[in-house]
Amino acid sequence: MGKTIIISNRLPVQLQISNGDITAIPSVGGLATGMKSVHSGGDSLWIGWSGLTEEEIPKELEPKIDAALAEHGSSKVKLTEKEVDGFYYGFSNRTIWPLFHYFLEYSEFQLDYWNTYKEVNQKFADAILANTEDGDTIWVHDYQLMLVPQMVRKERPDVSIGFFLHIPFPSFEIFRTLPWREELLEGVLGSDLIGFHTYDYERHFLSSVRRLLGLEVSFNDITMGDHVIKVDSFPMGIDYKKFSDAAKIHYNKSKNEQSELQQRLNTHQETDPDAKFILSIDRLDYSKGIAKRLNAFEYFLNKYPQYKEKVRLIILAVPSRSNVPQYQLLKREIDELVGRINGEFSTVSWTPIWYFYRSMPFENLIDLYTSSDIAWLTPLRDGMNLVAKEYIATRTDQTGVLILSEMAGSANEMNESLLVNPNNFEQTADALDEAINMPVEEQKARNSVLQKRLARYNVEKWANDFMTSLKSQKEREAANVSH
Ligand code: GDG
Repeated sequence: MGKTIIISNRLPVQLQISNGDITAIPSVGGLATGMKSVHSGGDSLWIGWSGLTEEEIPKELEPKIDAALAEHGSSKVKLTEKEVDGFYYGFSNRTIWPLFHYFLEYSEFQLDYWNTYKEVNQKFADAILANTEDGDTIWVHDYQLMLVPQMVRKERPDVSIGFFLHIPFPSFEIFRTLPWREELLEGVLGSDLIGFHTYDYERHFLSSVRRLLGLEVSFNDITMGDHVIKVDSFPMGIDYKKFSDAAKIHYNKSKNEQSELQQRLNTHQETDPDAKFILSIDRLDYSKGIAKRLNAFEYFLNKYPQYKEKVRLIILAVPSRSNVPQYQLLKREIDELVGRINGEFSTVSWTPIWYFYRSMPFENLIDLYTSSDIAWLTPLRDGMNLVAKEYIATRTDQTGVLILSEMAGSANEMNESLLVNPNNFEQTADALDEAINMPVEEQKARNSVLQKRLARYNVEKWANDFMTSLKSQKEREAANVSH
């Protein structure tokens, strides 16, 4: 058995440089947590970008940085500022991201972005190749690295390669507009196993492979010469225990142990026990539908004026990709909408929207989840949406209502929530009304089913299922070749 090499755009650690000292702090994100069972002990290596460009890393500190990363089983790919611009802010986030989220009008088809994407993918592939030994298993993550599997396969046909896409794979009619569509498909097809969050994304991918490359597709196997590639869906879960345990600790806190945010939330709930908190948490991204949600909230307040001074929408919009113009425009639009709606509806004792544009520490995230009567998560497109799952995991008394977009991958596994089309304001306003009035017994009945499912198919199970499936696919291929 060889080792496992995990590869993603960003490493699961954050580097901090101060006064010549380097600290590598493990990230707490979903992927880093989920891979714990795969990336632990001395038998795995995680390769990725450190988040600092070559220009930002003083030459003399490099050995220290490498040593700090090595302590976390990580190794960095060096990227210049120009490479980050073309590869990350360019092709990844101005071409693939909008296209795959059905924002065709935002997708930029620029040859220089594409060329940098290819060069940087080759850098990642080279970093893998330099560390690969016989019998190793390689797991490539996400849309920034779609060419890597083929680049590695070319040099090392023997190793096991898995690829997982964290965002949607769009329908053929959308995907076909990309000038480099065949190259991208061929890149991914260097894998033995290709995983998606949902069966729909898997079907879209297979349809593009069949129609653009003319390859033989049988059920979920693709045949390319004597290489058979398996395509399957693996809906990503969360670290359920981490969220439910944090919520339990939260409920047992005495007043002076509570955060300032929690104390503020409590004060409001004590002043008016009938008042409802509605929570919205996303990265500030056009795919998340925050602006549309604000418009729908305005529609709701007009349609159901009885809830004025009763409901409060808490919006946490986490800064993201602020170098990309679309994100700057969206930020302005949201600022204006919040200002306009608050200006229109506020009274001396009530502000309808509390808006936070920042990232919050985990503890505050738990404060928000546990204090909100309703989570309102209505992306226009979302590969999965883990926030929806996290909200349910923190509802340890099983109260709370989740209003979720049909366009989120997680909707497939969360039928017991109130599913809405985010473009339908009438339906959304009615769902808010239903959520506000939902009897506690019904909330509990829905959430207990959801919680059981989420606790069972957690992120560790997701990672293990993917690795097991990759192993058996490799064995299947080996058996076929020897016959
Ligand atoms: C991509 C796909 C897919 C959020 N705000 C704060 C904070 N968060 C954490 C949440 C959650 C994560 O960030 C967000 O995950 P999502 O799944 O909701 O969304 P993306 O970031 O767009 O992720 C998505 C995912 O990949 C996995 O495959 O589900 O569809 O787009 O874990 O808790 N964490 C802290 N402070 C915050 O302010 N600490």
